[in-house]
Amino acid sequence: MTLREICESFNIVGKYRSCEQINNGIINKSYIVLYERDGEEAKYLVQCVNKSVFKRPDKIMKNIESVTEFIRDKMIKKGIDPERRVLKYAKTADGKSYVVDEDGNYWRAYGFIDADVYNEAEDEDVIEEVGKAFGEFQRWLIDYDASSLYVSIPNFHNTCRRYDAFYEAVMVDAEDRVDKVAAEIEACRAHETLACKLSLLAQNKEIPLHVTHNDTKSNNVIFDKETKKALAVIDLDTVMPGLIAYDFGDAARFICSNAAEDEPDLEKVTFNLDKYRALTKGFAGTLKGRLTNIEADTLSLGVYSMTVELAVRFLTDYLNGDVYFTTHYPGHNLDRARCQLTLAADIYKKLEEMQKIVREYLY
Ligand code: GN1
Ligand code: MG
Repeated sequence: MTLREICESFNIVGKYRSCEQINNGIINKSYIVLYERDGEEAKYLVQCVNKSVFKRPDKIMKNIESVTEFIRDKMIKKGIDPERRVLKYAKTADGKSYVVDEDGNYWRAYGFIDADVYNEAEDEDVIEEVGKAFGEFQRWLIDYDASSLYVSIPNFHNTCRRYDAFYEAVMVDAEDRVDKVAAEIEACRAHETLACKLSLLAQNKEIPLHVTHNDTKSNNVIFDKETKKALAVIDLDTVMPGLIAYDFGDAARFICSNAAEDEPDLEKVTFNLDKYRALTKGFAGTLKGRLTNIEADTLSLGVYSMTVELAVRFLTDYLNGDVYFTTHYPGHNLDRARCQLTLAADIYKKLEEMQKIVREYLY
């Protein structure tokens, strides 16, 4: 099937004009397709879903479809125009949100929203908006039955399971690397009890499951080019049942560090409380009064857990011979693990202060 034929399978009204491949992400292939409708341009983002990462794209599309429609309906009821606030997927004549080509690839299309994204966020107003966008995503979905969603990656944020995989990698020592990283292995062990607390609370059903985004990086929020306000959350492939603390924690881990995720100069790696305040103001401010006490009390713990968990995942991958994460040089995963361990140690020292900030905005 050509891209044009794929587009024609969706019920897009108007005349097909052109298409252009764009670079926005390393998982799925994306194209901007231009249509003409009533003398005006209409743009669509058409994507081919990566089938080696996502085994059941049909189920992922069902998740995305039902979550976005749930949000859209609520917005309409509240008199909010959903046009640029939530992704809208095109449908085929038989009502599906995907087309399967002759090679078994899954394609989808949604109305393109012309907007800005920030790969890194330094400006505190931007950080607050990122927090607000992910917080609002949670707020819209607070009464959505998360258990009805397909789990695209089982145990994704089950920190205890991540430790199991880590100990397995240490035991197997496939690349003879264990001796070299004895200090890092020990650091991971030292974090284990506290880092796993959140997963255990979830397992014992002491914290409610919600719909979580699971990739809460700043560049998954789109911004209005003029007002500089957040419009919507994108990249919904990993929408799954999870804890609100996972989304908040992963966002803070990524956005509030003073260094890149793989910074080799560990002196530079510290957790920035001003950025954290801005993120918390946006995120927690949006969810004020809507979380259970235990959820509220574990938000900063989520930041610590997500950081330790990623350190453990990077170190595991290093020990396994760099088979999961894409690396750009030998030892890249080790640098990433060291960086996240350094960040986690700093977060640990600041946990009390961080929870004080959460309380300020949540209660
Ligand atoms: C992976 O591919 P990307 O950058 O969206 C990983 C996340 C990690 C992140 C660390 C499905 O996300 O969990 O936080 O790398 N996603 C998956 O850079 O494993
Ligand atoms: Mg992603």
